[in-house]
Amino acid sequence: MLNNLIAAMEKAIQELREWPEKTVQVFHHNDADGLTSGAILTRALERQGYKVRRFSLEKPYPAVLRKIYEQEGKILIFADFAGRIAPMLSDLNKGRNLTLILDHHVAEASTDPKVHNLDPDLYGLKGDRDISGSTTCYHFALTLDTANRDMAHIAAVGAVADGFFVDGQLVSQNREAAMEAVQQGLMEIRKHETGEQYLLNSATGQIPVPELGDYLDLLGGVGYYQKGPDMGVKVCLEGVSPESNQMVEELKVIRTKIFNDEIARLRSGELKQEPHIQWFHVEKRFFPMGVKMIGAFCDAIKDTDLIDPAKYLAGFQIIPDEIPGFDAITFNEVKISMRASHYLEEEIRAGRAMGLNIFLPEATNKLGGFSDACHTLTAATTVGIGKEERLIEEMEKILKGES
Ligand SMILES: [Mn+2]
Repeated sequence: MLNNLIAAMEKAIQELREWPEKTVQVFHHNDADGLTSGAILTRALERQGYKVRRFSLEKPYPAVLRKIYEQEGKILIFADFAGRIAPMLSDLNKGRNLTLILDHHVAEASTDPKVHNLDPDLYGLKGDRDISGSTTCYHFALTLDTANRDMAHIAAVGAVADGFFVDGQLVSQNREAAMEAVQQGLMEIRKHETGEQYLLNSATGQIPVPELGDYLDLLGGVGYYQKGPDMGVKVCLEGVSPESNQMVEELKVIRTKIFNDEIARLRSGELKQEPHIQWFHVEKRFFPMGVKMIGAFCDAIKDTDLIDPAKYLAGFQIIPDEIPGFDAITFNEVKISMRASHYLEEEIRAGRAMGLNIFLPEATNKLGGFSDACHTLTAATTVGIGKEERLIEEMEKILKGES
């Protein structure tokens, strides 16, 4: 359990200290859990005298990973993702770089001794209950130096934002981090009938932690191509500021405008109707927002009068050939996000309609695409640009029972 994970962290840290390189590259997710993870690692490693180069990624795209692994002799840390693709990182690495994975999603064991998969899922902890990415990074930081205990509140913010509660409250390692922050006077936990409320004590007063989570998600997601993740990490380490507030307000304005323009297009007949699916394509119109926003947009419209509640909703967005901090990368790919209306959700839950996780990955595979985030009610995959209509056709065939 936790002891075994800490022992594995100690072993990885010993190798880290023996490694000649003194710069660490940290790759972390751009949501609130990923930003808090990146913040904790940056401060903990800097305290050890390392120079940290931080990169925020929306996903560990294979094209990006190939680029990262062109390097040799480096120290590479992945946070809040990559647990499941440890075998792929092992194949890319071939013993050339010291790689640490600090994720909490369902994981697979590494096959390269220089790739340390420190995902708690491999040690009997549940990433969707006990321990977030941020709390995993917090334990890594504590293993480096117990002085990093002063970042317990940052771990708790990531855990609350990821939203894994049992009976309305954090449990296991996540809860311990929150309790530590309470002891340090940095957080307050208020009990109420349906669980607990978490508040961060800041210089400007108390902030409900879920609100701060939304704030960070907005910086990382809407602001992805405009240095939002950098500001998010700064907020984790130094608190909110007039500067971060202004950025959040500006990003909200951008999101509202882009969403409203798109809704107007859909109203003017841009929403395409198939027997089981209704779909649209925003091309590059969501830039400079991150590609997570196509899913957020589907969520925003799925229960409005624009949408036929009996049909699945699909939106396409071109993935920009750009990752902040990297040279140009050619993806030539489009992301599809799918959602179900409230009515269709009930049908799926009752077993009268097919879950998105059944037909979207199957159709995506037929076109040689990449699936990594498919659940019954929300799903997203990527396929090559130009294959959008064929993807819809393949899904329609499955839904009609023709394949
Ligand atoms: Mn997470």
